[in-house]
Amino acid sequence: MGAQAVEAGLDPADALAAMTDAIRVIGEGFRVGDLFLPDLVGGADALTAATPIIEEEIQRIGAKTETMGVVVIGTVYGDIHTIGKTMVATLLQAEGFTVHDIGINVTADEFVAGVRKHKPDILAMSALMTMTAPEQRKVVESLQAEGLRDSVKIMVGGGAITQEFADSIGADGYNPTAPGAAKLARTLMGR
Ligand code: B12
Repeated sequence: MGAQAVEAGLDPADALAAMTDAIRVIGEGFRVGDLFLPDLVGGADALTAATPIIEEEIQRIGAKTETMGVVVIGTVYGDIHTIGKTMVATLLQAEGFTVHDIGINVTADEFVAGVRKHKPDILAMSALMTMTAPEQRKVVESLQAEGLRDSVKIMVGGGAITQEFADSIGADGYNPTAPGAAKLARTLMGR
């Protein structure tokens, strides 16, 4: 899918947006019973495989030399959804950020360790489920407890997150889309 999009000369940002729409349609089909688990898992696998190819294309055509800043990104503990987080990481890289993707199912302690290790300008967290959204609050509190909260800007997103929730946990920013996340990161850097 990714290679075909590149060969067809599609704008990679449009390709990512189309992939987002596609998995949401598949998810809705699964929810109402028109599609089945293999459809959902197959769709998710196709997107996970396509993303690095599109990422490469974004870097090929956009290659920015200036470093905008450092970002640590991950999906919170208890949550294995990876697609949106990876898209955000991809577009942040395209925007010129150095991105350390610390993966999925990341505990608060692991986020704190990631901040200590990479000393990012921005910590970005994704959560797709109402049950895992509170983990973002836990990470903010852990950073506070470790005296690291003021060393980093925090941005949050993922299907389960709203602006209201982001405000309630004291995050510095929220955006519902991956291109919006990249713009938000620039703004947080004062650019
Ligand atoms: C694909 C999918 C899966 C795949 C995941 C594959 C993978 N490798 O990621 C599989 C099948 C494994 C899966 C499993 C489960 N899933 Co699921 N899944 C989905 C589905 C259909 C799509 C998610 C997705 O990839 N969306 C596309 C991406 C691009 O969107 P996104 O992640 O929201 O990201 C965008 C923005 O939010 C934003 N963004 C994302 N991160 C960040 C971060 C920052 C900082 C910023 C600024 C922005 C930002 O940018 C992205 C691009 O625009 C959704 C339905 C939906 N409508 O979202 C359900 C959904 C998220 N899943 C759900 C559930 C319940 C589960 C399971 C518990 C199911 C089960 N009973 O086993 C398990 C969870 C296991 C776990 N512990 O995590 C529920 C969550 C309900 C809730 N609100 O709590 C949903 C909403 C389905 C539903 N309607 O019930 N799932």
